[in-house]
Amino acid sequence: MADRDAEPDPAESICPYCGVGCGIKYNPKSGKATGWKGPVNTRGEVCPKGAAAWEIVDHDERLTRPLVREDGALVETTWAAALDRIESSFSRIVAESGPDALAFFASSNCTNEENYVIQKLARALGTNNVDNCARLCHSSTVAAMGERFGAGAMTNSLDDLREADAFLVAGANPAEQHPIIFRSYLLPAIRDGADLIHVDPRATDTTGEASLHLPVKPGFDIPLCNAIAKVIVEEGLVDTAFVADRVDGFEQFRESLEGVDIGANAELAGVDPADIEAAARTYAEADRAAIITGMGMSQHHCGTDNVHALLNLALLTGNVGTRGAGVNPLRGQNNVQGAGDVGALPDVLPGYRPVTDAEAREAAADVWGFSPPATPGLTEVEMTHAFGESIHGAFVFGENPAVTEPNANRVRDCFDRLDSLVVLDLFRTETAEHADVVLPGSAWAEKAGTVTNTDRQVMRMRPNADPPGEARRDLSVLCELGGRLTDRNFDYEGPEAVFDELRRVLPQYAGMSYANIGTDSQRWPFPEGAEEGVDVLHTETFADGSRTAQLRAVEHVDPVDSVADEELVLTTGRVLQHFNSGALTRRSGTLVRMRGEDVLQIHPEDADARGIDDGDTVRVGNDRGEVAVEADVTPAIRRGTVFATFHYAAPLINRLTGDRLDPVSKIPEYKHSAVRVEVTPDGS
Ligand SMILES: Nc1nc2c(c(=O)[nH]1)N[C@H]1C(S)=C(S)[C@@H](COP(=O)(O)OP(=O)(O)OC[C@H]3O[C@@H](n4cnc5c(=O)[nH]c(N)nc54)[C@H](O)[C@@H]3O)O[C@H]1N2
Ligand SMILES: Nc1nc2c(c(=O)[nH]1)N[C@H]1C(S)=C(S)[C@@H](COP(=O)(O)OP(=O)(O)OC[C@H]3O[C@@H](n4cnc5c(=O)[nH]c(N)nc54)[C@H](O)[C@@H]3O)O[C@H]1N2
Ligand code: SF4
Ligand SMILES: [Mo]
Repeated sequence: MADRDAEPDPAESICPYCGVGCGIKYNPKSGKATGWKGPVNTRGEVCPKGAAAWEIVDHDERLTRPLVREDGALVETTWAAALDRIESSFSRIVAESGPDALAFFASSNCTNEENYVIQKLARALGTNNVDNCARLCHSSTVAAMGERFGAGAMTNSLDDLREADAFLVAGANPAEQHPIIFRSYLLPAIRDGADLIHVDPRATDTTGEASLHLPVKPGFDIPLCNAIAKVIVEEGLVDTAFVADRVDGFEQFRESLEGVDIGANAELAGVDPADIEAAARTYAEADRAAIITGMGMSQHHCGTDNVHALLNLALLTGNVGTRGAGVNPLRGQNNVQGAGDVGALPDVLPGYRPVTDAEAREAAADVWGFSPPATPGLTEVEMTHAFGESIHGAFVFGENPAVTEPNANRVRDCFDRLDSLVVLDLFRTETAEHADVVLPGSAWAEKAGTVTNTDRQVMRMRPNADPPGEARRDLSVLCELGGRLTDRNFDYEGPEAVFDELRRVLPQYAGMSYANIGTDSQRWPFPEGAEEGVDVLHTETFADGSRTAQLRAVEHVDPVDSVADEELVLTTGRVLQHFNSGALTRRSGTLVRMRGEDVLQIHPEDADARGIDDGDTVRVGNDRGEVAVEADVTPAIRRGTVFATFHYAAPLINRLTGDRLDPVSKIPEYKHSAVRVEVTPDGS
């Protein structure tokens, strides 16, 4: 296959971190990266992570040769020996236990072409056990929005969000997690007078720009949303024309609100009823109001219901289907949107067509030459839990589940039960420590292909460096494995050839062209023959073709962990400088480990009651595990709640999180765990 694009350097590429999708380029001469004027960062602006992305390219801890386990230790070997070992162990597992004894973890940090090939490889082997960590972020949002609106993606483009008069930001912290969106799209609107209502148990940088902060108790967003809905209905703030035209089930929904007591719900949610009323008025009275929703809503055992409760607000007030008004999940990694679009999910084929749909399987078979299996596979956390039981071999591509999956002590035991674990990564991660084969892959500056950002823009990455040592491009590794493990054709000339094939099975991308994307972007849906993609969704009909969407009564469900008197509620999340498992950002010299990152935020009264001083080392524990972490005593967090990031392998915060899954989307409960917090005997 073609080894690299013939582009002059420095070649325009896309940031390997978050779903904003800023243009950055790597200059091999200086070894540095800079922003270019991309489709999203139109002035070339980047955040600290984008600016530091060069450090991981030429990092001295990069994997440069394949490793295999011999007598308990990982030792260097040749590609031929490593690939032989995978071929023999995976073939043996399939022969003995069938293809569903294998699990494939795809990568939302990697390209559409790479994810398309890995899902095709799993399906060619005969299993739908392929998932990516979209499962862990917005699977609940996608489930709720898919059911109600017919599509799980952002309803707006970033550009038209600038026209909003009000933002309802629920369980998200875009100032730190989507900094360029915040700075370049939300802030200008706020400076022009748009209100920002922030629903978050903590005050963050986002709250700094808010006109109203509702410090909700983790796990109690449904009572809060229902109370807002009640105010909207009681005060006559419903958009009756929109409801008559585009909404079903209003009467039933109104009746369901009769049982809602605003005062009681406010108390349950831990917020002031006057603030609920103010939030309802600001949101409903704005000409154009946009919801921004994140992990605080999605990552609960009731994550799908949380989002349903939020969607009711948009439907009641007519805030969907126009510029500046809609519902916008800000997506996680640079290609988490695309990894799902191209079918790296266990229940759907490319284009979100269910594996259970015979017509969809036939359409795929026409292009692939084989029919994908008809039974949905397992999701990410379900696959891990099945290790040693129904699953004996796993392939982990560009993910670090040993750090990022919930209930990490259990995850460690699960990994130890596998017969064969293959990891394709840039670094020897915590997950790689469980592997029997570790393959050295390619970083952002070394690969070509497309990625799809949070507002559905498909953009191109371009290589401007060669992988270090014997490391290989991820796409060529996946294609080689496809050829070895199956009797299907995985012989592509390069990413463009893969893109051309995926357009044939992915209706939303059908009209795009790899060449025409150029240094611009093409947005899905982009039907065959269209001149351009669609920016605002659901304008005339919802994406499922229906003119109307349904209002739905949602009941509060109690958190899984009950919280004893002396216990606190741990919620988890992110900080600006670090990214997910920290595999990349912990290795960066400029995104240095700073106080304020691997700390436990605790309210002064909760700290006092436990004799904890700022800076003390505290033990945080529950039945699942224990970690030691430094206390950051701050009123930014609500009383009764503590917060920590999960960016470190030590302290490994996911030892404390529970693994109960949302019944619909199978997203884990990362945002509510009961914990005991005690100062260590010497406080250090
Ligand atoms: N700097 C940085 N940026 C990132 C990432 C990163 O690791 N670092 N990761 C990327 C990825 S993969 C993702 S998915 C996105 C996630 O982006 P966000 O959704 O913004 O991520 P989180 O910080 O996990 O959660 C957001 C907020 O939810 C709040 N919260 C906690 N519990 C609750 C609750 O019960 N209700 C409500 N309403 N709020 C609650 C937290 O206090 C937190 O401020 O960020 C992406 N961008
Ligand atoms: N407690 C708690 N836990 C959480 C969350 C939370 O809010 N709280 N959030 C969850 C969410 S939303 C997510 S998305 C997950 C993220 O979970 P993961 O996806 O497991 O985390 P990452 O650190 O993004 O892992 C990416 C891995 O891919 C590697 N990599 C990066 N780029 C490339 C590449 O181009 N090629 C190859 N071969 N490898 C590459 C990196 O070295 C790293 O090991 O964490 C989840 N875990
Ligand atoms: S906002 Fe996201 S995409 Fe843009 S530079 Fe920062 S991490 Fe990269
Ligand atoms: Mo995520």
